[in-house]
Amino acid sequence: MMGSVGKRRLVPALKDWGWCLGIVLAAFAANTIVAMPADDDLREPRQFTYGADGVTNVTLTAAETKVMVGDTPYTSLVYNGSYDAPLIRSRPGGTIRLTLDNRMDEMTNLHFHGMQVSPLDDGDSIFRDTGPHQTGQYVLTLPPGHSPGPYWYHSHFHKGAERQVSGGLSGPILVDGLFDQFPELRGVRERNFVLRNFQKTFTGRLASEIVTGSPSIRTINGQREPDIRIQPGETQLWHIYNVDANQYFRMHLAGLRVQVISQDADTTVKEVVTDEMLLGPSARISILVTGPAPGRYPLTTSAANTGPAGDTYPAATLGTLVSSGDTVPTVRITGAYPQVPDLRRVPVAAHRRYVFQDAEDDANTFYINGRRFDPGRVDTTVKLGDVEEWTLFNPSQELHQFHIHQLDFQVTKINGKPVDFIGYRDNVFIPALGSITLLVPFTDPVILGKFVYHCHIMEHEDGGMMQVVQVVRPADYAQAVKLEPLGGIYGDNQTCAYLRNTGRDAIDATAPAPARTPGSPP
Ligand SMILES: [Cu+2]
Repeated sequence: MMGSVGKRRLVPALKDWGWCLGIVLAAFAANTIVAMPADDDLREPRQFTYGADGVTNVTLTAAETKVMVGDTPYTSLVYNGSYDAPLIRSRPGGTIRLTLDNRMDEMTNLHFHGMQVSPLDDGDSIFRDTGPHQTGQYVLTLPPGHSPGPYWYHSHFHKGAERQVSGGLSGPILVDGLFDQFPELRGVRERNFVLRNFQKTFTGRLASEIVTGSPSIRTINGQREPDIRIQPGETQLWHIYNVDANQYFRMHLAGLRVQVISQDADTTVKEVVTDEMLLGPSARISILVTGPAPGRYPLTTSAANTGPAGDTYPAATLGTLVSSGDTVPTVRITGAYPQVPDLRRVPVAAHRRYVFQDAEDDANTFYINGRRFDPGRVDTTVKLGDVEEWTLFNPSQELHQFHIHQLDFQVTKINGKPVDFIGYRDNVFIPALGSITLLVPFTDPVILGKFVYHCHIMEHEDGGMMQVVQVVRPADYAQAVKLEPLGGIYGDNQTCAYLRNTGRDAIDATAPAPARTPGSPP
């Protein structure tokens, strides 16, 4: 639930008038947004890319900054001085070396959503934070079999993630390689669409939260209602990223049908054509768009609500597809789709049940199996090499958005009904009063370590709907389970000596990295 002032929210609000004012004014201002002139043509995000050695060097400077959204000045927490965060480009087998320069007066950290990289040491660990006016270092080594497509980075700082991401502390990552999977697409125009939801407060400063149900400004690459140019018949490849904290986008392109070739940077195993693109918080898709007859075609997001106890998002126009010029030949996929194992054919090592539940008496408290997040406790221990079946139940009157770090899963059932296999995912919503069944492959040795699964509606994540999983070598399983209440075998920061004798040595740097085949044992 969002947009309502829950019990816990009201108490600090009474102690802190500035904070209280922020919410009231956000609600007020949300209804007084003045029309702004539209931006021009859609621009590509600025980007950090890699050299011949495959290394992408990145510095993200997080600071309170006055930025422009459309023609509206706004003071927020953003990276590198812009509401439109830079794109980080990499490739399978590449390396991202990143410095997080925190010039804010508050803690922050980073998560690299969806990436199949190590959670250990200076990798993708959300258990490491960077203090105010400190720097943090991250080195991500992408296996040669890393799946290509759109990913994203964002603050995962517990209890501050919703606010920091809403303010702008999130941005896109693109892993090249889709053209290797579909060589016939080489030469088509590739574009990035980074979606955000902006709500201006009366003070012109970062709001504590978005007031759902009230008008807000949806931007693409920081632009408001840009024109997206195409020629009739032209094929373009669009990577669409939802980097907002809580927002659901239910997108339509004036009834035109598009081909989805990747969901959450997992290439589809067959042709998927649709006229609706639903992107929950954290979701990404890659689509092929064909230029229609000359004319203007609105790209819209329809009204959406997440259930009786949930949030309501009004419809909005995101931009306009402008088709003009000479008709050019359409490019189609003619070759085979890359295949990944259908995990329904793989033996299941364990069955687990997780209940994602709202607290009955507090709008800001959320549970998984009756417990709130505790970074010092491990909730689930898994043996490396196992494929597990997880059934996620949602007894709440609003949906929840499941995500697990470090790996992808296969959705097999929604509300108990089998679903078609079109490829893996890294997030999926659990319907209100419903369930989702997943097959989760803990098979890639790169995931050894400790990471989290959670609801990706960040208000819920900050409210406790998150748990810790440790993936260990089978020989360490009994010991790891014993250590669950103490934070597991990987310790606080995942760099302890014990770890080096249990996890990291399983990754043989001289051996060829494993292909991304979750069905095969490591
Ligand atoms: Cu949730």
